[in-house]
Amino acid sequence: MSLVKLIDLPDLGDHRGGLVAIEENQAIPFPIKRVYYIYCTKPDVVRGFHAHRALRQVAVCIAGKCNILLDDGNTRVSVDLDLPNKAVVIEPLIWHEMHDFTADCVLLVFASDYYDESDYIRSYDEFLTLVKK
Ligand code: T46
Repeated sequence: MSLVKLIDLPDLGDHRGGLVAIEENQAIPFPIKRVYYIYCTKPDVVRGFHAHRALRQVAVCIAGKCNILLDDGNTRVSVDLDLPNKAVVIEPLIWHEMHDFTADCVLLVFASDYYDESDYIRSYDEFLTLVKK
């Protein structure tokens, strides 16, 4: 499975400006149960530092920029989220960290399930043990 899956969200913008429409089971490859967004991130803050056991997510910066590091236990790849129609899929068992938020960044995330803390793997050692099994 490819570590980095980017999605070109359909940009329906015209001479008036931008418009991106996002539909479940279309651009987002799963039914959406939850949407959340991260904004006003303080300078030099890093977020994430976990993997999910089963949750699938798609993340896009709809304003500003940030960088997401994806790690499958073997390879680490850093992806710039720098366009409002450039989304990245965060699959289960992918360690992820978000860095370099611009002050205006709004990171919008579509999730395949409701919030469940027990789905989080917040220890990198536990993550490595699970993916090396
Ligand atoms: C992820 C990355 C991309 C809730 O109660 N409900 C929610 O839906 C979410 C997303 C969070 N929370 C609580 C859990 C924590 O007490 O809000 C607090 C902050 O969450 P966390 O520290 O996990 O935030 P990030 O930015 O490190 O991670 C978030 C998501 O939690 C995570 O699923 O993949 O964004």
